[in-house]
Amino acid sequence: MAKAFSGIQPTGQIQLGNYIGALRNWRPDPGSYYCVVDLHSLSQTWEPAELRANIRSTAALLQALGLGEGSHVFVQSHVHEHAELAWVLNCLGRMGELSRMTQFKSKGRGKADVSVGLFTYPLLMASDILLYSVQEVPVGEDQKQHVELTRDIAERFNSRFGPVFTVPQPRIAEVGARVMSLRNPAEKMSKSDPDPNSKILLSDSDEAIQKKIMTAVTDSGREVAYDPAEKPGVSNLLEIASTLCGEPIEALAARYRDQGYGAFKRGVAEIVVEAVRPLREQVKELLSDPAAIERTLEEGRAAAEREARPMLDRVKQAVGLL
Ligand code: AQP
Repeated sequence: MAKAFSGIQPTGQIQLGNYIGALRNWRPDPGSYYCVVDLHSLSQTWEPAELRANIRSTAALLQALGLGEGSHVFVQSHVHEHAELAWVLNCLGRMGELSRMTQFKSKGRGKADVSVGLFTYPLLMASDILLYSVQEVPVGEDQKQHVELTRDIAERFNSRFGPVFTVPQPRIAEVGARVMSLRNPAEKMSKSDPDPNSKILLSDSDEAIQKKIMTAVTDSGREVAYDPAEKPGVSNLLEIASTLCGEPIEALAARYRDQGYGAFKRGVAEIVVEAVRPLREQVKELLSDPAAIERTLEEGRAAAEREARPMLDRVKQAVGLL
């Protein structure tokens, strides 16, 4: 059983792409850590009250997924070793390699006041991962480049200072690793997309989900077929449905091939509604019991600290700070 670490930013309400690309592949194995990476959220503009609420609701979602039993769920800023190791790795990272990060380029594009944090956050992410000596990092496709940077940094560190870090592998699902926006299938679905119709939130009502799927951008023609280059909108809906109901894409496409987009979208909406409803209800119930969330986060913090503290000490020894 591979030990895993992964994180999710409380930058807004969690969207279906986060779930399909990442959360659904997080396994509650002993020794694995799943983190609400709140410090990362500060790399883009934020509202304190919203951030506070999003940290709670994201933690509740991880708990609803059963990740607080077996594996550990915690909040990044509760374990100060993350920020401390990040400074050391900031001094090993290179401007050139960080400039090549596509997330920085796309999130910073067109913005006048891009923060330094947005530029360096992949090194904080490397710290998050490397503190726990994990073999695997289950992520969506958009985070693959950051896990590769983490590998490069770990190898650079180990070759200069001795074998301290485990070099992790990204674990990326074959289907659903990049769920696209419902309004523009050339862009990925994103929490921070200002267009509410571009994304399904895990907190959306059944009616909201149905409406968003029914108005999703599809492609010219009327045949339902899986062809990401020629039919990106339909292919995105097929991927979403297939990952959620477990039926192969080809079988779904064959069922709806000649039924037109209306019937196809109604079928997809039904699958998404059935998948999201139990999560939404569980999160709502958990949020009414803040003490239960606190207990999970406190257990997670204590477990994380037991690994992070000695690892940071090893780093300090290796680089000459201790
Ligand atoms: N559209 C997506 N399809 C598949 N996987 C996705 N992930 C994000 N969007 C998709 C995966 O979700 C995990 C958590 O992501 P994150 O919170 O760390 O930040 P992100 O990748 O930047 O996701 P968002 O939703 O687009 O957030 P904002 O809007 O804040 O930038 C990661 O494993 C990610 O790959």
